[in-house]
Amino acid sequence: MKNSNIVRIALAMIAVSGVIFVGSGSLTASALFEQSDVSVSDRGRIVLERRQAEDSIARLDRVILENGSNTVELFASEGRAIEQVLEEDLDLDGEKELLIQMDLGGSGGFKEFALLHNKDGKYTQIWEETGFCAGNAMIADRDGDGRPNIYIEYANTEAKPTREETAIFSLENGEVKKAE
Ligand SMILES: [Ca+2]
Ligand SMILES: [Ca+2]
Repeated sequence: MKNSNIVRIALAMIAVSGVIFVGSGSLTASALFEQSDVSVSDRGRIVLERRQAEDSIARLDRVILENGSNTVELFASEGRAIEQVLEEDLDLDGEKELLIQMDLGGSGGFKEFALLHNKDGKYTQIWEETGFCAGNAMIADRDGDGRPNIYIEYANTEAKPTREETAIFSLENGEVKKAE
């Protein structure tokens, strides 16, 4: 696309929505910009930010921690669309982890999941799992042992006919383990 076209589209978007981004000294039109709170605590506000440039199909979503004028990026989706962020203390150490559910785009309906472990307020990605068709995550303690588990309900398309299945995970000693 020629620069003049980009400027024209940017100006049109400003006229229509009033939503603009100012970054690196240039204007970029945005097709999507939404922020929603995941949680608010004394550490700050965890926010899911969804965004997409007008001229791109890739989503540039992220999870940020805002505290006053300080913003820390906890996770960037790198093209994937973040569908939901679940916050729960999975290893019972008093700090809540973040489970991020993403749509990979495309026609397969595949989902990807990432877990950010929280240690004294510092978030580290320790797990990523992909290939769940139509997958949807929940956190619950269905076995009643006092420790929350991750449940991913998905369609097993390798089974004929396709079967609904649930993958169960737990976080122990800083590692995500799949229940057999
Ligand atoms: Ca924890
Ligand atoms: Ca449990």
